[in-house]
Amino acid sequence: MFDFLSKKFTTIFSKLKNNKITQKDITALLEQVQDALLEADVPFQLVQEFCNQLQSDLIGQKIHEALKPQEQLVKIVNERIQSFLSAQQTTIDFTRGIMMVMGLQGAGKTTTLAKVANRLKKPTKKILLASVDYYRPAAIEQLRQLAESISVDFYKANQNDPVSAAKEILQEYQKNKYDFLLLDTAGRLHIDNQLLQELQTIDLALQPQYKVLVLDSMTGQESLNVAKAFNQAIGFDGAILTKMDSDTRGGAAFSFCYAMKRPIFFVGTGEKIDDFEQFYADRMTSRILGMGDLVSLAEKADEKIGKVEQEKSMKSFMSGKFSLEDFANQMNMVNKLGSMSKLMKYIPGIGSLNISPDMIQKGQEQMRGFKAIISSMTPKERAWPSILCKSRKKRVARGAGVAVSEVNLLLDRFEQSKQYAKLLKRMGRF
Ligand SMILES: Nc1nc2c(ncn2[C@@H]2O[C@H](COP(=O)(O)OP(=O)(O)OP(=O)(O)O)[C@@H](O)[C@H]2O)c(=O)[nH]1
Ligand SMILES: [Mg+2]
Repeated sequence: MFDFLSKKFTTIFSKLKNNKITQKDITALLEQVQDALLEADVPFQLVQEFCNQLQSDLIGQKIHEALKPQEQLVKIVNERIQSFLSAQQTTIDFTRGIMMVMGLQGAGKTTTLAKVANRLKKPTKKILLASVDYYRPAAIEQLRQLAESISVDFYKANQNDPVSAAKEILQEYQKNKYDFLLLDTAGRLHIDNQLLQELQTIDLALQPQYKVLVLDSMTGQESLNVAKAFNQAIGFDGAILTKMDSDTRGGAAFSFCYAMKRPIFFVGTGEKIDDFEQFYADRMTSRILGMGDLVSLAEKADEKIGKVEQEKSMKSFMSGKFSLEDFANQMNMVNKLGSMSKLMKYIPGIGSLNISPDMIQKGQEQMRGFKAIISSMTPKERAWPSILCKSRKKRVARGAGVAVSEVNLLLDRFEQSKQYAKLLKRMGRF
């Protein structure tokens, strides 16, 4: 997710020097940011607007004593992106009621509805899943199977025209006193009037509390036109962006938040039921800027790793006393959590430049190598890596069966991670 922009921004920031910032630096930074966003498929007009705002932030910047000039720029870009992404970002409480999803064909509506049902599932809540998609032959069966796989009730209407079926489903929902009705609708290849009219009629008949647009993030710029058409015809409360795990460049998320002034509730990050995350503008910004997302990592870890272990790791990370031992523990946490490709972007310093997705295999080997290196150090060396002189490095490398350059690489990575921690702390992110 946002790998493309994350790499771009990491490169941009790595070029910044720590001297006094000149007008030339600002112009160069703006140009690079503009290029990155255009390449990420953000519409030109939005990029212009963003860069104008960023320019006035950069020119009118207040000098923070605690920040170095380079960090100052990162902070400003960070704040601007975050406010761009959080335009009208409100969390909605899905307490009870009817939710209708809509969107183009193949956007991920049916899968997403099952993911939402799985999220809302509680022993005290009665959920009903139903579909009015009579266009694709297997559409209703697809939802039935998904409902079965997550043990949520499913109702198939006897009527087989979408509007009458919707009314029948509504009766079933009311009669059985369900807390939620999650309604799937048909998609079309392109926006057409018939689809929109049908949705309008269903909307009138059911008056759903929540209307959610499901958008394929791979659609890029076009997704904004789709959003506008649905908004005009039916209106919606917010969106769920799917396929953020694909090699989407993130333009859709960026454009949607800003242009539609509606929240993104969730993002889909894969085909499985659990590949679903709540959208937080601040955490997404961190990921876009290549700074990782430790808060989400910690949350993901909740189920799999003891809280104590996590808190210890987080505390030491932010305390400035972050040792190589902690670094190794952090890598262990990631390993326990599973797929490297999905998780490495959460870790500051590791998720950025040096490991590209096609190097995942190599990255995993590198992590194993790093752990071997750390375990062949003495406790003292782990606590104070600066004592690692040439001969100590040689000994450690020999113990781990690697070249000295690997030891240096680990120390560089570790240093980078520490710098990020300091930066995040100074920026008040923790
Ligand atoms: N990688 C990935 N695939 C997804 C995600 N969400 C949905 N898909 C896949 O996208 C394809 C289409 O998903 P559906 O849920 O059937 O889409 P739909 O909008 O209901 O499609 P129609 O009913 O034909 O309009 C399926 O193969 C899903 O597994 C996601 O977040 N990531
Ligand atoms: Mg469907």
